[in-house]
Amino acid sequence: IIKYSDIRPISELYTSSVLKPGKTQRFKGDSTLLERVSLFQGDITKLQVDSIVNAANKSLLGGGGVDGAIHAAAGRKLLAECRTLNGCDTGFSKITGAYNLPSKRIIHTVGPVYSSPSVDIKVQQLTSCYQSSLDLAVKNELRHIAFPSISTGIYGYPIEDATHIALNVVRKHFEAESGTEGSGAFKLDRVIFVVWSDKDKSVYESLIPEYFPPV
Ligand code: AR6
Repeated sequence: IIKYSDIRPISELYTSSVLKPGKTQRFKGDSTLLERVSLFQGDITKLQVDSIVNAANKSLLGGGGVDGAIHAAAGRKLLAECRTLNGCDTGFSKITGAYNLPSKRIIHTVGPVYSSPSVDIKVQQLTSCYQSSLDLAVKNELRHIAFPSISTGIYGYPIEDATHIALNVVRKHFEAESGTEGSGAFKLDRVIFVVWSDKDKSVYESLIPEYFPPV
């Protein structure tokens, strides 16, 4: 089990020079955001955080990849709850309990299959996966949300394109939130990007500075 306190924010990756200022800077530097984003390499099922996201399919009844790992670790009661949900459309998300996992809740989202319709629709659907998952975390007052790299495994979405979408949606979520300052609205403490392979980790390390530049 990996405790929340052991998942370090990206501010520390700048301090240790793992992250370096990018050539392109798409947003302005904001020191508070560097404490609210993490990059973690490893098994998402081990994280003791308020919510983890599952890269599911429309049936919500399990499968391979991270979905298989989550169902295997959470146990049969997760499948039983999922059976009551009547599936989920591509680009949408639904929330369940986490059963035998150390996290509190699971947010199941259905990413696009890359070989499907037009580029525009795929971008819109993957964007919506991240957005709808963030919305569910806020609505349920979950302080942390850990995302795997949705659609980039079995569903074949190129990792660079998908990572730009993931980082852009999360940065825009934080931008929109700062417009509601003082309203008492619930705010997430941390968004954790979880990568499995070294290649995916290096893609995140090279693109994070474009969206969350150092101050
Ligand atoms: N922890 C973190 N990341 C993981 C783990 C894990 N335990 N296992 C795999 N990954 P994929 P998709 C990474 O294929 O492309 C299922 O059958 C993996 O290396 O899990 O959205 C569903 O039921 C990759 O980077 O999801 C659907 O049918 C990322 O998670 C379909 O696959 C996502 O890969 C969904 O395909």
